[in-house]
Amino acid sequence: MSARSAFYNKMFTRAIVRRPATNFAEGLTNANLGAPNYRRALKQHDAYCVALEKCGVTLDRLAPDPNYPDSTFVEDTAVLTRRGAVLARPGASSRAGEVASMRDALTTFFPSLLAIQAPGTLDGGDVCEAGDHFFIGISERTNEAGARQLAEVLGSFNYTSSFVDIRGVKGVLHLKSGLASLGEGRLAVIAALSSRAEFRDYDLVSVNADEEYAANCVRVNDRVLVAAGYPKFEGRLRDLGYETIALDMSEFRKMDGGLSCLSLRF
Ligand code: CIR
Repeated sequence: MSARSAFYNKMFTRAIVRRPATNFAEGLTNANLGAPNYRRALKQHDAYCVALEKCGVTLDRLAPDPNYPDSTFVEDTAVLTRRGAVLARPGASSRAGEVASMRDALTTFFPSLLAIQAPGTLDGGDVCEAGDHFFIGISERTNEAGARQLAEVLGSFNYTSSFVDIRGVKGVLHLKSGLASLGEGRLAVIAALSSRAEFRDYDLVSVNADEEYAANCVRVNDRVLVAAGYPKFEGRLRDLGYETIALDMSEFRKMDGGLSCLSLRF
């Protein structure tokens, strides 16, 4: 089945977000960009929420959770699809406890939640939905057991999936740090991943080496949220006809976070 035949334009009506807690700077990071400024992070998070609402999405705002400094990166705790949801099992031990409150938040919308089980680990940031197909990254956070469990669940929902091994791809924490689905069978992808066989049926929008952070963009209904400060990539999207909303992500970038990680959309 080709990527295109399976494609439908997914509409999101809701998203779950969680403002950063005061100890946000104590989260995990390898970015070496210095400590994030908390007030600026809150402002950036607020702007992100406004942008989601502008895209037509109703927000469920979870309370900040200082027990988990990385808990603003809600995307890593679950995989949400039209046909069902799966709780993740984060690969970083300091983040494992984030899943419990996400379970509570999701049960209203997904009464029969499935969950990745040990020894599997899986971060939602490693899962890229492209129509009826899912790319599952095998990374430092998501192991093969976790990827296989998710593939099985997705198969039971009638989705296809393929694995993309990103271990050893420099500067890419999660698959979606270097890959985004733009809809209509089109992917934004960094150079290190663009020749992977898994993507050969797609139109690829390549992201320049000096703008790699921008690859983690998010198509939300009629718009694409992009990180501000990456004019070549944003220009390419506009040339392709996308309406973009550029968002300052500087403080989240310092914590290895991108645009997609700040929400769970469904
Ligand atoms: C972490 O290392 O887990 C967080 N500091 C950043 C998570 C970013 N999430 C994502 O890319 N999906």
